[in-house]
Amino acid sequence: MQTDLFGVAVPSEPPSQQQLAAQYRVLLNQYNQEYYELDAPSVPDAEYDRIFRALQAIEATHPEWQTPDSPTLRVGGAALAVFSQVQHAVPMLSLNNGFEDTDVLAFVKRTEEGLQSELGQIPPIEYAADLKFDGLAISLLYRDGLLVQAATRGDGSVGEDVTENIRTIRTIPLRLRGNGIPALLEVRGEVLLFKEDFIRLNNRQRAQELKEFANPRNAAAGSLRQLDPKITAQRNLRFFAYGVGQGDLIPTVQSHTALLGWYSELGIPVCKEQTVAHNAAELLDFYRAIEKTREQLPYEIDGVVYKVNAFDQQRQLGFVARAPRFAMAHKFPAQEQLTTVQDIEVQVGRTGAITPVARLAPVQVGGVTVTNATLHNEDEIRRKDIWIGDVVIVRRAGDVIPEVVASVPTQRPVNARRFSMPTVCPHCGSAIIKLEDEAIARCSGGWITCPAQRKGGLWHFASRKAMCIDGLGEQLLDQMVDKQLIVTAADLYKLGLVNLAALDRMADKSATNIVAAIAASKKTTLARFIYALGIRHVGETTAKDLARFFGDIHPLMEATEEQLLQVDEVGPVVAKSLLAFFADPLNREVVEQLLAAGVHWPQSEQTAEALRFAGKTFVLTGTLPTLSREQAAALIEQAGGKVQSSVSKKTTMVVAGADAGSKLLKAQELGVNVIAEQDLLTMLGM
Ligand code: 5U1
Repeated sequence: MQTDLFGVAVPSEPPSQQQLAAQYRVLLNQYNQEYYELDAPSVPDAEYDRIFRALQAIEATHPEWQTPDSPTLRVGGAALAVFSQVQHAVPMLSLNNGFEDTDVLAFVKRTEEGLQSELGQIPPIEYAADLKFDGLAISLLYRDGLLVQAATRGDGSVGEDVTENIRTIRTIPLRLRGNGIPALLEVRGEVLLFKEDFIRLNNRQRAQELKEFANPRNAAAGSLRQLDPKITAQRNLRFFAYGVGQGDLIPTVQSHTALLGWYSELGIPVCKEQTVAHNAAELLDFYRAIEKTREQLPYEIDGVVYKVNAFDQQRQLGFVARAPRFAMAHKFPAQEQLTTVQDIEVQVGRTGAITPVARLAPVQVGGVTVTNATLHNEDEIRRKDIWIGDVVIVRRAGDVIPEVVASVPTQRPVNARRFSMPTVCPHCGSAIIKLEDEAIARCSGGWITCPAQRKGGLWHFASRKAMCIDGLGEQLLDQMVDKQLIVTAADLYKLGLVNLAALDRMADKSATNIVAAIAASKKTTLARFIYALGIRHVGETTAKDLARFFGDIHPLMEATEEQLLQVDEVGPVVAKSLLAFFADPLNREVVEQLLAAGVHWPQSEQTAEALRFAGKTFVLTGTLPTLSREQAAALIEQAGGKVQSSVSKKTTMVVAGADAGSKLLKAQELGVNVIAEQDLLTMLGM
């Protein structure tokens, strides 16, 4: 409040509409920064929307007040008829690619040779290493700090003017911030779509019966090369800067890392996953560390980029053809390849779910030979228009089962044929049924009739996260079922050396080991036991919550729907599934037989409140010195804590070990407590 000459408060004038508009713009830019850069929004989305609409309303009555950096420009203006062309003042180059360690050694050797003095002396060389984003290269031109033009790479010399579309990307500043804003600056980098936004976009495409995008890169490209910027505005594209075209850099920016640091100060997004290295071994360390954590990144990358850090050394090295000599992309093995669908067969899971599987002409994807890929369900086959005989794009990411991303209908052979779902189960001949509201078809046989369901259920029972019976693999279990040694999980505990010896390729020692592993599995936890039963919709987390809530198996078996619904993670679908499972006398009989065989767990007298870590959430990252991830998670959960896979503001603590990557960075950014394994053990009194 203002004061008069005598220091008495004078009510200030309410702000004019024009002043209000200016205040709204400042607020919206602040909220944007909090949301996207700091990951710490101070207001709910609804408040952002309210102020946004208020600003829109003022600008609608006074279009002359709309500034060129107004956040309202981000919804996209009128659609274009065509994109106009933009001549790049400095060509947009591509990078030379390498795939092998030897390519990196050769790059370092070439660099050293290129920089050595006439006397043959090699100067100190620093390399900057960052990520190779799987997106679309873009140039952003700022004049006096204001975004005036954005263009695609095109052929490197001439690109397309996508300024209006780029303005809709909320992480790209419409006006640079801070001091020392250059008169001219051309920022180069990559536009990309985060994985979660890609999934959301494809869900929307599917709901609207529109064609889905094959991968986030295609989706980013399709979203940016839209004549209607309003469509781009809905896609939540992102941007990371990694280079500079024309412009005036400030004197302190003499290296790639200094450039990225300066960009950050100007409000231009840069990726934090970067390092400096001094030799090939350090570059390769970065490559391997990123390769390990790649799946956890929120966006797709297809490799890493190495650059000579100092600009004067970059200039000295210069260019060859259309790529700089001072940089290289070290690509990961491709995750997508073309192959043909030789056949489509169906697999029957432990719950009877029928999954069509494409039998593929063998193809190397990401360093592994792929011969099968899941097609999920019949609807998916229709949607992706996959025929037997088609050329398809197959994708393998991390450890997940390879999948067919899309077919290439233009290469469809004349003898290609459509897949139709069989009407009876190939394993037991029972009818295959599909409930109206389910995408999945199921074998109606049940585990008693259908050997495939039985095998699946037994395999799940013995698996690592369930009863963890070492050495009891899928093939061995299949044999046991086929030779009718076992029908239910309880039969496993009746097996002796004599029965096992009858199996193919079963040496005495292996049989002894398996009998010992089965016996050892009797000592378990209630959560593992519940999970091992293979009840539909009851995954590991739900099983843990059920165990914590009921404390023993019999109270769970007798629970009413009302009681079940009180458990975290249990909704009506899970509750119904549990009730149906325990209503079946055969299932109850198997549980009793397992208990009679000696399966047991520690009887817990601790209530949730008495537990040390009750209500606390932990994230594990990196390699811990003595504990495996599973062991650390088990200790935390025994103390009532929860283990989650990603870091958020709600995370209580991050337990970090060697080579911790993006999760550690995120924790540091969010101010989440980071502890070492020893701290965890101390807190647990160990
Ligand atoms: N991280 C990164 N990606 N990327 C792509 N840096 C980088 N540099 C590039 C390209 C095409 O070109 C430089 C010559 C600026």
